[in-house]
Amino acid sequence: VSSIDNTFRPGELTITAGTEVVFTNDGRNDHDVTPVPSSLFQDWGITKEHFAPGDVYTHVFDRPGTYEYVCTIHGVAGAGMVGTITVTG
Ligand SMILES: [Cu+2]
Repeated sequence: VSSIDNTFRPGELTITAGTEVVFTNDGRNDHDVTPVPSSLFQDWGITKEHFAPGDVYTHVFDRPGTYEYVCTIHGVAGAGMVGTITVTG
Protein backbone atom coordinates (compact mmCIF):
# COMPACT_ATOMS: atom_id res chain seq x y z
CA VAL A 1 0.00 0.00 0.00
CA SER A 2 1.55 3.24 -1.12
CA SER A 3 1.02 6.30 1.05
CA ILE A 4 1.15 9.44 -1.01
CA ASP A 5 0.03 13.02 -0.34
CA ASN A 6 -2.67 12.45 0.74
CA THR A 7 -4.16 9.08 -0.02
CA PHE A 8 -3.50 5.36 0.41
CA ARG A 9 -3.23 3.49 -2.87
CA PRO A 10 -4.98 1.14 -3.18
CA GLY A 11 -7.51 2.36 -0.66
CA GLU A 12 -9.21 -1.00 -0.60
CA LEU A 13 -7.31 -4.25 -0.62
CA THR A 14 -8.45 -7.86 -0.27
CA ILE A 15 -5.93 -10.52 0.76
CA THR A 16 -5.88 -14.02 2.18
CA ALA A 17 -4.89 -14.65 5.81
CA GLY A 18 -1.14 -14.82 6.29
CA THR A 19 -0.33 -12.26 3.64
CA GLU A 20 2.29 -9.65 4.40
CA VAL A 21 1.26 -6.15 3.42
CA VAL A 22 3.98 -3.61 2.75
CA PHE A 23 3.12 0.01 3.50
CA THR A 24 5.46 2.57 1.99
CA ASN A 25 5.52 6.30 2.50
CA ASP A 26 6.01 7.50 -1.05
CA GLY A 27 4.94 11.06 -0.33
CA ARG A 28 6.81 14.14 0.77
CA ASN A 29 4.99 14.41 4.08
CA ASP A 30 4.81 12.37 7.26
CA HIS A 31 1.92 9.95 7.44
CA ASP A 32 0.78 7.27 9.83
CA VAL A 33 -1.24 4.08 9.65
CA THR A 34 -3.67 3.89 12.56
CA PRO A 35 -6.49 1.39 13.05
CA VAL A 36 -9.79 3.23 13.40
CA PRO A 37 -10.96 3.30 17.04
CA SER A 38 -13.95 1.08 16.41
CA SER A 39 -11.91 -1.47 14.53
CA LEU A 40 -11.80 -5.04 15.76
CA PHE A 41 -8.03 -5.37 15.47
CA GLN A 42 -5.86 -2.68 17.06
CA ASP A 43 -2.50 -4.40 17.39
CA TRP A 44 -0.85 -3.07 14.25
CA GLY A 45 -0.04 0.21 12.58
CA ILE A 46 2.80 2.70 12.51
CA THR A 47 3.23 6.16 13.98
CA LYS A 48 4.38 9.18 12.01
CA GLU A 49 7.70 9.15 13.88
CA HIS A 50 8.50 5.84 12.20
CA PHE A 51 6.83 6.49 8.87
CA ALA A 52 8.57 9.46 7.34
CA PRO A 53 8.99 9.78 3.57
CA GLY A 54 10.87 6.74 2.31
CA ASP A 55 10.01 4.56 5.30
CA VAL A 56 8.49 1.10 5.01
CA TYR A 57 6.19 -0.74 7.42
CA THR A 58 5.18 -4.35 6.99
CA HIS A 59 2.52 -6.36 8.77
CA VAL A 60 1.30 -9.93 8.32
CA PHE A 61 -2.47 -10.13 8.60
CA ASP A 62 -3.16 -13.54 10.16
CA ARG A 63 -6.78 -13.17 11.21
CA PRO A 64 -9.68 -12.90 8.78
CA GLY A 65 -11.70 -9.75 9.14
CA THR A 66 -12.00 -6.17 8.05
CA TYR A 67 -9.19 -3.82 8.98
CA GLU A 68 -10.02 -0.15 8.65
CA TYR A 69 -7.27 2.38 9.09
CA VAL A 70 -6.63 6.07 8.76
CA CYS A 71 -3.77 8.52 8.59
CA THR A 72 -4.64 10.63 11.61
CA ILE A 73 -2.78 13.61 10.14
CA HIS A 74 -4.86 13.72 6.97
CA GLY A 75 -8.09 11.95 7.74
CA VAL A 76 -10.64 10.72 10.21
CA ALA A 77 -12.48 7.42 10.28
CA GLY A 78 -14.43 7.20 7.05
CA ALA A 79 -13.10 10.33 5.36
CA GLY A 80 -9.87 11.72 4.02
CA MET A 81 -6.77 9.54 4.00
CA VAL A 82 -8.34 6.21 4.88
CA GLY A 83 -8.05 2.60 3.79
CA THR A 84 -9.55 -0.82 4.28
CA ILE A 85 -7.93 -4.23 4.15
CA THR A 86 -10.21 -7.23 3.94
CA VAL A 87 -8.60 -10.48 5.06
CA THR A 88 -10.33 -13.63 3.91
CA GLY A 89 -9.84 -17.08 5.36
CU1 LIG B 1 -1.22 11.33 5.90
